[in-house]
Amino acid sequence: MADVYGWFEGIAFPLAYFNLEVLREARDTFVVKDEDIIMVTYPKSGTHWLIEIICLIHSKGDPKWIQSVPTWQRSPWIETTHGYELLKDKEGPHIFTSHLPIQLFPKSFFNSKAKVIYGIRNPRDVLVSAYFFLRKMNITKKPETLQEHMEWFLQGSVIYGSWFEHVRGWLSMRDRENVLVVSYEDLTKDPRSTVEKICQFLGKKLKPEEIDLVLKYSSYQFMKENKMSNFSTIPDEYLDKGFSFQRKGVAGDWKNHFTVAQAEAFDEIYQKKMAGFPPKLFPWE
Ligand code: PPS
Repeated sequence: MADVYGWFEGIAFPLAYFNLEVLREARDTFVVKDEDIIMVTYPKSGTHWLIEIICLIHSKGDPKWIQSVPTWQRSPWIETTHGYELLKDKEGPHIFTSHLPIQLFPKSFFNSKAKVIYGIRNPRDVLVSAYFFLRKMNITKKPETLQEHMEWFLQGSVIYGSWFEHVRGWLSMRDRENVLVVSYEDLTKDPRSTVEKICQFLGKKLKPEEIDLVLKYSSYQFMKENKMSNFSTIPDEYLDKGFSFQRKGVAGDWKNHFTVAQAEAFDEIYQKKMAGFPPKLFPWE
């Protein structure tokens, strides 16, 4: 299994989608423009949902774009070999995506006015979502059990590294004018206000009926049926039968999967690793 991964700065990246030269080039030489819009998340935090919302805000609710171009082309992942190829010579402004921890992100961003939307989600739900995803994807070592995946997750021995370090790194940017933190939980609870908040951050004025369309076409059901947004465009060799990208789409599904002992063990580590954050920062607490 060792040859499935390449290691970059201590973090594992599956070689099916990444190469170390690209990771280095994306970090060191890619030029982020002031007008760029970037979705940054730890994997399984609602990335595709955010991309759909941003694309629909861009088109004022018109679904033509999201129904004709796959997610990974509309907003490529800068760190993947294919995504970087799409972005590197494109004039811009760019809309792009990244799961990179802050220390591996394109350095030029930090002196730019580009806007980052950082999406967060309850790490318990991230863990469960990733477990079911990795069980059906053929690009990484597959966890045998949820317990095994939980151990890897809590140690940070997973692709893109530790959730705790990712969130701590990116949240250190949360007071910047060009960074907006959006949670999966807020999107689930009050999608309209969250979409309005994103519009305001992006300086986009949409009419109420255009917001209605954004909400309609980015809904769970619509995305599940949209071939451009539901992983239908990913080659079969990477996916096992029965794969469904939009698996459940709810907040709190971890309660259906963690045992009491697992929940307690997770909490203990969570409390230690999250010490120092102000109260009420995370909607799941
Ligand atoms: S990835 O592969 O890391 O980019 O995955 P990511 O898109 O970050 O997260 C996948 C989870 O997001 C859920 N999802 C949605 N939830 C609600 N509404 C909409 N429209 C939506 N689209 C995707 C998806 O179902 C995954 O969560 P789980 O808990 O596995 O269902």
